[in-house]
Amino acid sequence: MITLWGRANSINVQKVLWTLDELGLAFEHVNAGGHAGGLDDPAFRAMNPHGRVPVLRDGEAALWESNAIVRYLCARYAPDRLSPTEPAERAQCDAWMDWTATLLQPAVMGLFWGFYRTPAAQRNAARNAALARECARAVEALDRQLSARPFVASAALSMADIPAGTLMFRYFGMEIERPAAPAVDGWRVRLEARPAYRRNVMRPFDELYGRLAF
Ligand SMILES: N[C@@H](CCC(=O)N[C@@H](CS)C(=O)NCC(=O)O)C(=O)O
Repeated sequence: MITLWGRANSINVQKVLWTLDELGLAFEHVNAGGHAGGLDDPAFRAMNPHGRVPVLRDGEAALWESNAIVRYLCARYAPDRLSPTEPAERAQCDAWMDWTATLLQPAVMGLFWGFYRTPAAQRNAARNAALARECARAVEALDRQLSARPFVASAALSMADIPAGTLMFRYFGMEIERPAAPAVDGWRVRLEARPAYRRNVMRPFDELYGRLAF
């Protein structure tokens, strides 16, 4: 039995919701974090000492960190489909997931917080401009990668598409200047054709506009 804790408008929870849906797995979804709270409950802290969502329980295993959960689900339930078992192919997926976690996500979510979630009067324009440049450099790198293949690490969807693809819905949903990225645009169309992406990632996030609370 799989249980997922986390509010559905969280970018990190959406990665896991998309993965579970893509794999057709049945699970119980417990709303947690944001208005729902619950992150300081001792039972929740026992599963994630950092008190953040998402948390996933699968049998006896309690897992946290969204990308680790995506990797776990793909390796356990979709080996050779979303999670390559050939070590060099697996390393390609890991490389793009690690790049997303350390470069793309800090840039996109830094801008999302600094621009979209910060009330206009409190924004730091210089900091946001620097973050927008970091985003543009990262998206151009992704564009070069995607100009040679239809998905991030291979010819078919893999776990490497999930964190980056989730972030792109936020990035392209902000009223900001962006670089031309035709290969990224084509990939986004391919993602948007997937029901699991539409259901879990393409959700309105305007309730987060100007909200710094959580
Ligand atoms: N690196 C962690 C980040 C976890 C995180 O910061 N989660 C946010 C939501 S995106 C959270 O728990 N915020 C508190 C809240 O929602 O109340 C991951 O990828 O899972």
